[in-house]
Amino acid sequence: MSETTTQAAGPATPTHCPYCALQCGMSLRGGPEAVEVVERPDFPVNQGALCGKGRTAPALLSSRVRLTEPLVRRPATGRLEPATWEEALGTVAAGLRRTRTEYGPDAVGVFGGGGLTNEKAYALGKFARVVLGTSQIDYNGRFCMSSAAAAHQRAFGLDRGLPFPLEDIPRTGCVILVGSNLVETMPPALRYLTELRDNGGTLIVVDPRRTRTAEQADLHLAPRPGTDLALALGLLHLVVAEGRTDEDFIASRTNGWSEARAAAMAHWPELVERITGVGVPQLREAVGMFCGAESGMVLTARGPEQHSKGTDTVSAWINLCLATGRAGRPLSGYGCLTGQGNGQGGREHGQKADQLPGYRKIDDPAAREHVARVWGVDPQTLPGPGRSAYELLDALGGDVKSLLLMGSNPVVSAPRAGHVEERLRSLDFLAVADVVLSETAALADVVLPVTQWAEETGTTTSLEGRVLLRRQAVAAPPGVRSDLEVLGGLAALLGHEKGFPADPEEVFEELRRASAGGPADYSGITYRRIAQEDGVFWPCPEEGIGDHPGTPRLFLEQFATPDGRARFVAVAHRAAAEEADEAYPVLLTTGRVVSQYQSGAQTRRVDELNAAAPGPFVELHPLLAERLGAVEGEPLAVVSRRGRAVGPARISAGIRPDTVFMPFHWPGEGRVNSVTNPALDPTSRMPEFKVCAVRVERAHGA
Ligand SMILES: Nc1nc2c(c(=O)[nH]1)N[C@H]1C(S)=C(S)[C@@H](COP(=O)(O)OP(=O)(O)OC[C@H]3O[C@@H](n4cnc5c(=O)[nH]c(N)nc54)[C@H](O)[C@@H]3O)O[C@H]1N2
Ligand SMILES: Nc1nc2c(c(=O)[nH]1)N[C@H]1C(S)=C(S)[C@@H](COP(=O)(O)OP(=O)(O)OC[C@H]3O[C@@H](n4cnc5c(=O)[nH]c(N)nc54)[C@H](O)[C@@H]3O)O[C@H]1N2
Ligand code: SF4
Ligand SMILES: [Mo]
Repeated sequence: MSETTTQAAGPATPTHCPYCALQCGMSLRGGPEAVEVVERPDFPVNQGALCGKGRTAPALLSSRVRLTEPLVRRPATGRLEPATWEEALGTVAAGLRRTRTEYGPDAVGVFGGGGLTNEKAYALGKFARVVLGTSQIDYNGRFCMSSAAAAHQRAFGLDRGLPFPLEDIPRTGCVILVGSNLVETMPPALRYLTELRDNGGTLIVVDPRRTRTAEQADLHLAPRPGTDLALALGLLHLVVAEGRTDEDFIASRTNGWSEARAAAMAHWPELVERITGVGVPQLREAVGMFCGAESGMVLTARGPEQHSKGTDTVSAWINLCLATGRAGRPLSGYGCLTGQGNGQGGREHGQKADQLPGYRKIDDPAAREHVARVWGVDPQTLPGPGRSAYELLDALGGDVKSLLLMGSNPVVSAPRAGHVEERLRSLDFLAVADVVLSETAALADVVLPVTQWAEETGTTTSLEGRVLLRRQAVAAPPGVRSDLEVLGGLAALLGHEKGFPADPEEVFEELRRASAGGPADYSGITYRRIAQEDGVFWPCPEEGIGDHPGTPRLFLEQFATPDGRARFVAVAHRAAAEEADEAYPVLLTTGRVVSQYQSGAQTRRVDELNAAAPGPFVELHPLLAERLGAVEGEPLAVVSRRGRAVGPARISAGIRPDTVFMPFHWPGEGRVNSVTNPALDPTSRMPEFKVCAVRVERAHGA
């Protein structure tokens, strides 16, 4: 097996950002230690615009901050020390094999990431099922958009985050943006909201904080965290009461209205006001705006989704769209703003516990048959569904004894992170493939240094469902290998010489076949096509010689359910897993800031970003600050039943007085996930990152 040594390509290579799901186009020029970002105005989604993270991404290619040799923990010193690839891969293969021999295949776990390309996600899922024979695989996307994905499946029979391209947003009449701080999380996409308003459309933002995004809105609703379900039901109640339903649409395109209607009618506006803290006049104003326009969209992000009732909450927003005929029609619909670079593709090709490539279900006999044939194995040998991400992390050291982790940093990003860290430490064997020594990699027995976005080619599927080619633009430093090479090398050592090629295009060709006929059908997409076009929207089946054009807009004729009708789901409001009480009287919610990405493993290593966002903070209302006697900048401790996190006070009148906010990008004392609640949604298994009960204390000298 060879190191990745491909030479740098021509003067400026068009490619895409390593970070979020917007997958902004950019071009790169120059050599490995001095890569320059060049604007790429021809790519329609961002038209050349980049946020600070995208603009500074090449800083991480420098050998000063990244890993360039494998590390193995030496028994003599207990420390991670440099090793050859042969020794490192041999140690991983031996560690995984030992666990399997002693405890059986399901004692070996695999954890992936929504930042991995389609090829890597596919190879990782295949590696788990075919080489390790384990059912115990899941990934960080479970923490991201899984509630919206589950609600999409229930209502429409298919989960593609946005059923329409972003370019449709400025032409709709009204957008309700629920729990998305897009101005900080996808800055170049702000243009779509600005154009919407320039065209006479209206914007409603639902967020407990007056964020920079909420400042753009015509109407800002600020519900108590964890009450979006009641809010959406209250709006639907008013829609019915005011006679604003679209009866023709309901009759011709949907099922289940009478039950959903009855459930909504139990949520009186006055009751909803009491639960959410949003006044009845504001609820009425929102209904007037949404129903007064000819068309409308509801877009959700993590705010309403990361809850133990995230799936039902999204269902309630979808019900609102269906009842008003704002779905399955041009310029109308419900969409979820997916988060990670390959958050969409990463959930389609088999790194999810219950899934096979092409968004197939692992317990569907026909799906098993099809994929087993592509993989050249007996369908009987494929394991069944495994555990969800938090449940898997919680089982480490219990019946899961060894873990291979690729593309996530759960020590910082998992809920109840203190417990998760302890579980990781209790493993017999941990192997981590990463580009930097993340907080999780630092706990590993073996760390495998891998190539990065600009050093390798692969495909990602953006939040629009657009499959893109992210091209290699520079040579990788000697000493690192790609994730595909790592999986191929391990497979060979574990007795599978074939089936795990290092060439991404070869993997994609197999993925095409594995996805053919599935819900996320990529069989009509080739590297050649997406190199020439601005990406292709799935589903794109292979149709002989006349290429299928791809599907930018879904559901215009019918939904993807067996009878073609969308399904209402009758849902009722319920409380958060943990409500404020005397001992923990304040609600904590969490999220992001513009200059840091996720666990911060990458962006905390970029000087410019660190200068802009050096550490966490506790955002709180002046009234709460006054009650605590706290002043701007003084350290505050946020304490829950699970742990505590400290950060300087940031006093703002834009947040609800009953709520504090902390971003989650930092480890150590400022790690807010020490505090968060791992209560899971029963359907999506999403943890409750966005609400738990805390007390806030002044932390002098802490
Ligand atoms: N700068 C930056 N950009 C990113 C990322 C990053 O880490 N940093 N990560 C990417 C990824 S993976 C993702 S998933 C996306 C996430 O993108 P967003 O969902 O926009 O990000 P968050 O900040 O997690 O949450 C959005 C908003 O939800 C609000 N919120 C909190 N609780 C509630 C609630 O109960 N109800 C409602 N309605 N709102 C609530 C918060 O106040 C916050 O403003 O961003 C992507 N882009
Ligand atoms: N409190 C709170 N916690 C949250 C959230 C929240 O809103 N609040 N949001 C949740 C959400 S939406 C998400 S998506 C998760 C994300 O949280 P994480 O899963 O921790 O995401 P990242 O920090 O992006 O971790 C990716 C890791 O993989 C490495 N990496 C990057 N590219 C590659 C690659 O190609 N190959 C390999 N092998 N490694 C690579 C990076 O260096 C980094 O160490 O956090 C969740 N946690
Ligand atoms: S918005 Fe997202 S994709 Fe675009 S440059 Fe920023 S991080 Fe990269
Ligand atoms: Mo995410």
